[in-house]
Amino acid sequence: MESEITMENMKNTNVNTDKILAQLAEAIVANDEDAGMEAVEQGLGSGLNPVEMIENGLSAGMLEVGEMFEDGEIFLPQVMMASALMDRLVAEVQKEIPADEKTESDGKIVLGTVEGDVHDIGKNIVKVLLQANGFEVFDVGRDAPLASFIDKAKEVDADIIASSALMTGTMQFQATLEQMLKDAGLRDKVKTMIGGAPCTDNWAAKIGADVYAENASEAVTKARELMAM
Ligand code: HCB
Repeated sequence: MESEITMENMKNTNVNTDKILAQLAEAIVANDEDAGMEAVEQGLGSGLNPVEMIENGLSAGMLEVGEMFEDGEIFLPQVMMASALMDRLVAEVQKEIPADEKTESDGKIVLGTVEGDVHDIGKNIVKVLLQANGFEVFDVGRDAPLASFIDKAKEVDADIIASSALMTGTMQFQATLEQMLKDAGLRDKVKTMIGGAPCTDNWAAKIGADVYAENASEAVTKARELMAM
């Protein structure tokens, strides 16, 4: 059994974990780059699990930003600034996630955010963790035409297609993708994973996707399960 680089098995040694995670989240909410960089340095410097810093620190801040947007407390430009800061801080933390040194790929995954949807922060985090865990990831980007998932899967002989959708309107395209795979005669050859905030296990079952992953750590675990099927 291979060990995974996830939140669960990269143990924290830091007693200030909760404090630093809260500082990371607050920096995103306050759009405070200096405070964010300081919390990143403190966290990494004291051995905090970088995956947890992303999932439970920075992402938690992004979720709070979403709630503030929903409640009308902030507007789109502030959400855009928070996401730009999120990208920069994730890039800093990501440097400390150990690269997979195996030469053989554990599986080929085509990953993208479905067409009509520009949200790619979560998709990019999923990409980082899949790569760190030995998967070869072919990123078709955001607002990606559904045909691009299929073309790339054919081109690289993919094992898994993983799609992300953040809006109730664009989740429908995950269902369309399932149908397109069937029409192309590919559904038996490739496994499918779905994710993104509005998705659920029920949605996966309803549209016939193989699995739903709630976060990037789970995406790694589920990808391994799919490879073993
Ligand atoms: Co955006 N937006 N947004 N947004 N946005 C949401 C998604 C809303 C829920 C906010 C709200 O109203 N409450 C909402 C959607 C409502 C709905 O459909 N029910 C919304 C809206 C409406 C819009 C616009 C239409 C706003 C407008 O223009 N009026 C517009 C959409 C344009 C478009 O796509 N065509 C828009 C734009 C933006 C930006 C550009 C300002 C920015 C995106 C920047 C970017 O991604 N580069 C943005 C953001 C940041 C958000 C919120 C605040 C945060 C999303 C996020 O990054 N979360 C979001 C609120 C929310 O989701 N609660 C809001 C953090 C990441 C880490 O979580 O869930 O994406 P995640 O990913 C997780 C997890 O789901 C899983 O792993 C990740 C890591 O743990 N995962 C997968 C993700 N993908 C996976 C794929 C897999 O196969 C497996 C696992």
